[in-house]
Amino acid sequence: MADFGTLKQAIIDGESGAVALTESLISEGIGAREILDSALLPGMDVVGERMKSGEMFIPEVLFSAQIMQSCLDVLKPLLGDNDADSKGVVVLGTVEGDVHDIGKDLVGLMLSAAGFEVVNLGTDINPEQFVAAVGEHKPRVIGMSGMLTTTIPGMARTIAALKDAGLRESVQVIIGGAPVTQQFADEIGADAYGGNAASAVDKCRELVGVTA
Ligand code: B1M
Repeated sequence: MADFGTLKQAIIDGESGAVALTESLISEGIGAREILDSALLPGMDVVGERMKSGEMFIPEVLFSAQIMQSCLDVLKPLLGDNDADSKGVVVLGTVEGDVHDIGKDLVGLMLSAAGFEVVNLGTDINPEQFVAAVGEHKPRVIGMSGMLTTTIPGMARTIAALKDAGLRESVQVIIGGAPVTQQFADEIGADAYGGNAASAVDKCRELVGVTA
């Protein structure tokens, strides 16, 4: 039987052995999505709870986050449906003042696996940078990620900047991240909200009018 508990604990403890455990589960024939949902994401949830309660401090959280990224790198080629036909460009970034990138990168890699061409701008992206990227890459969708209640107002500022630049009608906007809700998306005039990476892919497909 697959040992998800040991991998989950390795994520919580920030142990580099998590990468070998991930590879070992793959060699046992366990699917990438199952490894993600049953071990990696639950591990990061515990890290978040402990960070909140003061049981874990930033350096420890960073260890866990880095190990999580390394495990995601292993899973990357195996996630999604690897559809070869491009469904168009998605420009993706974490909003200004925010350095959280694990969720954004997971959304990005699942969009890539689903056939979108992803331009990942990185973190701490201000409205002007998003607008410049829309001008440069002509995406069908712009995706903004935000993990802090203090930084997600940057999503509204970016939408306003797109309007000011005359680009709002040329691109669909999807937003996501832990503090983001459908209600917030409606309030700021985003076209879609993704609650997790899988739902972000579904929403992007809807936004560009493809069903699979
Ligand atoms: Co930060 N952090 N952090 N942190 N951190 C949170 C977000 C927090 C909830 C922890 C807590 O208190 N419980 C809290 C935010 C509270 C709030 O504002 N509501 C918090 C805080 C306060 C902070 C600092 C301010 C701490 C400090 O310095 N005092 C600081 C801020 C730094 C900054 O950005 N300016 C900070 C720093 C950090 C680290 C650098 C240590 C590290 C980030 C490392 C990195 O990303 N490279 C970190 C981490 C790791 C976390 C937690 C523990 C984990 C986040 C994560 O990666 N989750 C987090 C607690 C938590 O969320 N449980 C926390 C796993 C990831 C797969 O999930 O990112 O939610 P998530 O992404 C999901 C969905 O949200 C969605 O799909 C993803 C996959 O399913 N999604 C989208 C995300 N983006 C999307 C975009 C879409 C659609 C869906 O469309 C475009």
